[in-house]
Amino acid sequence: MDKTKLKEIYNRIKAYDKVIILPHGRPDGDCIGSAIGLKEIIKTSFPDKAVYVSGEISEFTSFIGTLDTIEDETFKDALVIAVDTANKNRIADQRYDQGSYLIKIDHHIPVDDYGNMQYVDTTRPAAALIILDLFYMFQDELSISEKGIQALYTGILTDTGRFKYEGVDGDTFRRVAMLYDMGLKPQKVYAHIDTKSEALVRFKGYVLLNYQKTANGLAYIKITHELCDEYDVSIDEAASLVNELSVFEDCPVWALFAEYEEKIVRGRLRSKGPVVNEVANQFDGGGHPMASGVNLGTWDRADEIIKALDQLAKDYKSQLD
Ligand SMILES: [Mn+2]
Repeated sequence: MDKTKLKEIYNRIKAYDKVIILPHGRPDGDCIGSAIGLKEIIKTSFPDKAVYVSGEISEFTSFIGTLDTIEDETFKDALVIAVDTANKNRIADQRYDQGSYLIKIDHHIPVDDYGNMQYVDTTRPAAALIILDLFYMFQDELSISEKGIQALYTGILTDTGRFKYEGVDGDTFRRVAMLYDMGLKPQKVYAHIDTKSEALVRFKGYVLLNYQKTANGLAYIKITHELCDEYDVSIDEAASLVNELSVFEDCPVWALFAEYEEKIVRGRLRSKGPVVNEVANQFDGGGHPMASGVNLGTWDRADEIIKALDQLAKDYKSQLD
């Protein structure tokens, strides 16, 4: 936690009448959760300020809060804050540079050093925790609504795999304790993230019957467009099932490959030991040591990364022996 920089962010927010918060494209619980959470903190604490969240909507994140549609001129004289986004191309609203000052708040390993100011804390397992660090530091001056509390909790919960992933520490729970003290209703969040459509449940059945395992300990599944059509699930819903493959004792690495629009193949890589983001970097991707994403383009390229991940699992196992 960098107190000097958090104070600078706080002062910037105080100084501007208008704040625009930008999550990344293909939104997840953390980018929308931190954006809505920050919006609710600013709105509740400074009712005279105009605050917007602009980005992409998705079915999964819609329960967290709605986004705002803003005109180009709204960016004039605005403070713009991009959350949870390592590279500027990934910011969903590409007008990020149209404001008067741009702050990047993120917890990923930096890809681009964009913005007039960057607050990057890779020790935090969710961007929502950085928003809570800011709230914690200025708690005497700030307030937050119930919606904001639920949003930040959703961000933390989804990005930590419910407190299971690396990076979760005492501070994670201290910040979450603060949310409970302020009236968090966790059941309301679980009611949304624990349910799946029947179509997706059936598709989960497909995944569990059709995954593959390599000799050295990679479990993976390939998902085509046609398959999603057949099961009536979206690609994003299908890709959300990656952690169904986390359960094998002999597979420290698992991956899900899916064909997005225009047959572009992307992969989600997960691990419980071997560092996967170094492999991800070689395949036009990146992320965290135990959870990364890659842009592969073609199925041939997917076969290449399957080989690389199999080798990674092999090297890891030989280190353990
Ligand atoms: Mn995140």
